[in-house]
Amino acid sequence: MPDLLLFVAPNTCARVPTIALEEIGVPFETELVRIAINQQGSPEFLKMNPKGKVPTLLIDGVPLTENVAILSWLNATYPEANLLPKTDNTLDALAQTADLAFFAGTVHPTVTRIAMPVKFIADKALSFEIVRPVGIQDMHKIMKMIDARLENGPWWYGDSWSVLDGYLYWVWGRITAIGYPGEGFPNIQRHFELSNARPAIQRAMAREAVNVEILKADGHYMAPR
Ligand SMILES: N[C@@H](CCC(=O)N[C@@H](CS)C(=O)NCC(=O)O)C(=O)O
Repeated sequence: MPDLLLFVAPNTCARVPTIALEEIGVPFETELVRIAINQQGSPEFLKMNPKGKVPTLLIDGVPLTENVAILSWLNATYPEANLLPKTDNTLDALAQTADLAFFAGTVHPTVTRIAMPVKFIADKALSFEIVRPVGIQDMHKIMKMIDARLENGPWWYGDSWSVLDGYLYWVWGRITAIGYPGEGFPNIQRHFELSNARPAIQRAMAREAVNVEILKADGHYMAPR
């Protein structure tokens, strides 16, 4: 059994592999990265992941980065956990990769425009005035599509839960925590409630809550706003 250490930070997309690992039920440790003091930019961290990002998964000491790769590795390594629907068809498998890439490459950057607009314009006031509203408009289009998809069943792939649902759970929780209006998306709201009832998600959130308390105690917690 590989030794697994996941580098995480509260409220970030590291929540997604944390959920996946809890769904698998394999032993793993997490290591808290203090984003507020740029630990992800420290020489030690950059030696492991030169991109300076969480999540990073150390597998027997070997780093794997990028949610798409981490989630795909977890699915391939623990097939019994059904993190993605089973298929022998190449096109179907690539469609699943496309779904992961959509979350990582389209949805996540839209979350960033809403949650961290200052990453796009140095002027903080302007970033909230200009970047965030445009991000919200783009997110509406994405959520409209996802809400329609969830007409076919409670989860991204219908009746069976997958890591795409963990991804959606993180996105929805992240944006609604800072005021994204969720009323127009009843299927996604139901998805969020169903997700909150999953024991693995509760365990992942409990792990995160411990890290929030650690950060609050040392003055490095960045509350979503
Ligand atoms: N493409 C990467 C994105 C990772 C990413 O942007 N992580 C953010 C947190 S959600 C981060 O580490 N931010 C710290 C920084 O940019 O300095 C993935 O999907 O894993």
